[in-house]
Amino acid sequence: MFCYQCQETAKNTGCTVMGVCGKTEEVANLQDLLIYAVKGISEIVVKTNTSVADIAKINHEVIKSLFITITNANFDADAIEVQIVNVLGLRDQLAKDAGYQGNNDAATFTVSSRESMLVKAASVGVLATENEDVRSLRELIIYGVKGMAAYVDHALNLGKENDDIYAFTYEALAATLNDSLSADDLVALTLKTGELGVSAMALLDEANTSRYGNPEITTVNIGVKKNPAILISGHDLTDMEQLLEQTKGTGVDVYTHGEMLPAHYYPAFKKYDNFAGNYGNAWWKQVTEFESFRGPILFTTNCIVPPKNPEVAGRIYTTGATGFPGCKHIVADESGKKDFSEIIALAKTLSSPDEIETGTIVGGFAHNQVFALADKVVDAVKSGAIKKFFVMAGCDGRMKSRDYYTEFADKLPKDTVILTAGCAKYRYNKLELGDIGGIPRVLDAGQCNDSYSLALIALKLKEVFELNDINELPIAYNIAWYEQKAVIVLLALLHLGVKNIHLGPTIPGFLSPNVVNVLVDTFGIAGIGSVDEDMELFMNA
Ligand code: SF4
Ligand code: SF3
Repeated sequence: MFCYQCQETAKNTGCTVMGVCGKTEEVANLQDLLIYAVKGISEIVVKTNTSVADIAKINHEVIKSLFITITNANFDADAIEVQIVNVLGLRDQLAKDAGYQGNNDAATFTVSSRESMLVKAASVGVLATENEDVRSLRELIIYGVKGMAAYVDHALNLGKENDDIYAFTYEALAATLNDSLSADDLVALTLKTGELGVSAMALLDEANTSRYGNPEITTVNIGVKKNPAILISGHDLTDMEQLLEQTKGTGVDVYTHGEMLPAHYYPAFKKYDNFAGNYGNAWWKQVTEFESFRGPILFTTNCIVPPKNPEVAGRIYTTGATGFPGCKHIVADESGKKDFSEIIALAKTLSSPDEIETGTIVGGFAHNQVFALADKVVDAVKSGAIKKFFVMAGCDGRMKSRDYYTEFADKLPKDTVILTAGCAKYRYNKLELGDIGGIPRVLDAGQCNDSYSLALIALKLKEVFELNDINELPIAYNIAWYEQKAVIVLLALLHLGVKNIHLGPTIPGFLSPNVVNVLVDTFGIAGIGSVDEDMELFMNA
């Protein structure tokens, strides 16, 4: 196996025996083959000029396949094998229907068993591209497209789609098979990935807010109540809605975990009396926090940490693109409905959660809410009460070096405000950082995809202050990344013209030295240093 798609990749160069994430060699190889099959579909779509409007089922399965391969989403070899068979069936039917005459291997290879899949996978993974820079750019595009697919999948669950995004997904994946493209062509495609990333986040924002209302300032309880309860993790709001509907009046409470915290900010979910609060912290702390939660846990997306304790594993359920061997997977029916009754029944037999924290946190500062406060924010900037904003969105992770973000947030001057989104927030959202004239010093817009809100807020400020360039604003970007959704957020920011983004805790292992140089020279991308040095750098920039 060879995988270097996430921030925790072994030695920052690549996992080669077993993923640091817990992904086995078999799962890694099957994921490589699934991606290769999806590239084959893309090749056929592009070469035959197939209209994406005519292949809805294929669009959806391609998006799902990409999502399955995101870090910490699916560890279930059997489920991935089923998806490979499914996708190859769709590929072959498409080739026939569209009259594909080409002979690209990705579009034509056949496999007949798990064994033959694994043999094939060995020659089609990341290292199949020999040139280090071409490999780096191809993978950068693929990871961006994977992140985008996750957001598109959530929007699709809410009935919203965008054909331009599907068409680009095929274009981008087919391009990664094309040996005649130059490095410059691939750089251009990387930026286009960012452009479509903005579209994907806008689509999801529209899907979420049109169904659940605009996020608003909300105080979320982080302690526990006395009832038995279910913990829901991940990013999918339709799963959230269905779980709240089905637990209503059952005496079973629902708590959010990790990236589901922002569900509390949506008006539509506030009517549920059993929507009890948020339990725990960022994904990697689940190893201990799931033990003390006591009740069942539902994963709607990444990030799963392979459970070692069989008692905990017996309480974990997966749905959507996620999967873990031995954990029950809940499938939607044709209309998208899911039956969570087994989880609810299990919850009733288990104890209520052990309290691990008490108090509250405040969030809900997505674009609409911040625009409602615009006058106050603008006055604070004009009066000098707010000197600078720090966008500290992105992911959290296990590495000790991420303590940097807690220390950085803590040491920021009191006249600065942090704009955040994604699970990166757990590094500082429970610090007592106070407020500036009633504006909290940590403004949480929501999930990683709600980084879109942070971009809208920046564009709004640019307009209010009548600036020509987004980079003239008093906003610094100190972003933490872990998996591929952060890659698409980064590419989206680059597309919007944001310069001098600091990225940490490490520069992605999949970026070759030459590609890093391009990013440094063109966009001023930088890594992180010590907190004190970086603070001085940012405050004097
Ligand atoms: Fe390694 Fe990350 Fe790939 Fe897992 S997802 S195998 S930790 S690079
Ligand atoms: Fe976190 Fe996995 Fe990326 Fe949506 S839950 S941000 S890491």
